[in-house]
Amino acid sequence: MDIIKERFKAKADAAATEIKELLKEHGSKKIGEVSLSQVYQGMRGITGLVTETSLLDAQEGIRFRGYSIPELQEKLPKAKGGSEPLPEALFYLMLIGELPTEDDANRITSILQRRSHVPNHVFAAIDALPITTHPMTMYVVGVMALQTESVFAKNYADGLSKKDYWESTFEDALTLIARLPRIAAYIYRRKYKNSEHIQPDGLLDWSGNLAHMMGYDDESFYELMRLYMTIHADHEGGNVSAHTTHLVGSALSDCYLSYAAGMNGLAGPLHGLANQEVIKWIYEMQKEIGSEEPTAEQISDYVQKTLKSGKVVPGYGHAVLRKTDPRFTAQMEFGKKHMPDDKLVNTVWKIYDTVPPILQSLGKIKNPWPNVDAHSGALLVHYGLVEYEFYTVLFAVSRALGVLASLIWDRGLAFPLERPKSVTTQSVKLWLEGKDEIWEG
Ligand code: AMX
Repeated sequence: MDIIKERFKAKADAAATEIKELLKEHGSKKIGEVSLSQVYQGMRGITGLVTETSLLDAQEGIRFRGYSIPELQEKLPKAKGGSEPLPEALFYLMLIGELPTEDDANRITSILQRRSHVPNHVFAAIDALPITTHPMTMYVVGVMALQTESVFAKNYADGLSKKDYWESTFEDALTLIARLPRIAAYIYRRKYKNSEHIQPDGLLDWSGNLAHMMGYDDESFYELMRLYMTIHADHEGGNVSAHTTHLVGSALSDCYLSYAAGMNGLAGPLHGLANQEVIKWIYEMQKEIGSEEPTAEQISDYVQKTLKSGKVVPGYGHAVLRKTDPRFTAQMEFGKKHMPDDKLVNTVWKIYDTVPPILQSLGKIKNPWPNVDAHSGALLVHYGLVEYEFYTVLFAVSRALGVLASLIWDRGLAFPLERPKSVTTQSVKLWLEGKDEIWEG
């Protein structure tokens, strides 16, 4: 067995024993209460899931196995000559729970390189779609076409024992992660570059190869991809893409089915699609104002107009965060280092100065601060990646690292089928009148 798999198994077995003991002693302890408004309003704040890979703090932002983004930038292994972390190294951290050595990170990189070949029928499935199809639709179709490769599905059909679920899931997760950059780059070149495809470079790291196959062979773009693939990888378990992957996976759907389901959620404008919406919104503002460099006053007027027309300001607000997203800050730092005079990037910073007080003044928005999506597009545009409909695909490639590491853990801990209880408004009314019981399971 591969050494990383062995390490995971040892960690998962120890954690499973610990959880068993914990539940034996404290299983009936109440972790919180559920109010009727939470039931009707998106289950905000209800603790109902265990996700081992990362934890979100409303004030401080995301921590991956306890490490903040600046700490990851400092402590995770880097590509030769690079200063941003290798996302493969973050995958190791999320999976094993310990910082990888350079050797550990290289080991993951080389597993991913070896498994990166995408079978032709996947490209044929993507090619069957009209060229006007949204890149996220092409991407999910590509992932679904790749499901023919699932080791878990095959082994399960052959009669897999429960105790071995984790191992086939481990294999599927690594193979799927290895192939995603090729699928993403294929979609990009098909839709925007006349199907002039670029073969992978077997010597490059996972993100460097993604950049290379898309046609961006600039060392600082490689660095952006490494940062981008790191900061988008995970955001604990309750967000739509992570929760969906976990939920679908709880039915023992394999990694391909579960991840594709999660990415359909990422493709929604309140979640990952917000990154394309931000750039679209800025372009529309620039067009209306007639300038590439709107003033604070012009931005303020445009925000008011957006709000008056019943739309959200994309890239601002969050269901959990209550401060500026550290993923936004990390991208701002990257911008200051690599492109301090870029007009669009400077506009993003001016929007950051202008929008929060306006949103705050409305009184109803719980978080007026920018999230990850407020910044990402402007950095991509700087390098010529202007096709904003593609941006969510990059988010999706990165998100695979977190949700699939989590799915391996779900199997390692033998988590059961997820099945919360739902109610009807009629039953709620009867309960309020004292005519019905509190419902269970
Ligand atoms: N612009 C305008 N109105 C906003 C807003 C924004 N950026 N953010 C929240 N609001 C509104 C809500 O629509 C809601 O209005 P309503 O009461 O009239 O229905 C009210 O403020 C209260 O919402 P909330 O409790 O503060 O937020 P939420 O948890 O319901 O929603 C989110 C969170 C992200 C969906 C919301 O802030 C939003 O729509 N933001 C813009 C889209 C976006 O950037 N999404 C990306 C999030 C990060 C990610 O997943 N990648």
